[in-house]
Amino acid sequence: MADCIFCRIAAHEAPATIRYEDGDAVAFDDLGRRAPLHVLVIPRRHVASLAEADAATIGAVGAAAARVARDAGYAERGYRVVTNVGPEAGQSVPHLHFHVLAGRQLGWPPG
Ligand code: DGP
Repeated sequence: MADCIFCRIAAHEAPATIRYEDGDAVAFDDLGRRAPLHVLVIPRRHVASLAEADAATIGAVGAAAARVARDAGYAERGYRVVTNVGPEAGQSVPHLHFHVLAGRQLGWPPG
């Protein structure tokens, strides 16, 4: 989608610090970092949110999220993967993204 910032990042048309990419998923640092590691993992193909994603897309994004956390050294310490769906959850970019957060003690439940 031409006017989607995450589509533009996936296409390397907008700047981002990309940590991992494959044919299905792209992982890049979140601009508003909330933890020492804060990466967004998205599908290349535009999907508005988890609510509209098929199982293959969710699998590709989930596997990429685990890989990013492992490659950053957080497999043992632990990390959180979260996706916001819709306005009440605070979704601000309507392109499916998994937040991968690690590197500090993460509170529960999230705010
Ligand atoms: P959410 O609120 O769950 O929709 O998270 C959207 C996240 O996307 C938020 O943490 C900030 C981040 N973000 C928004 N625009 C950009 C951008 O242009 N580049 C990067 N790297 N992150 C962005």
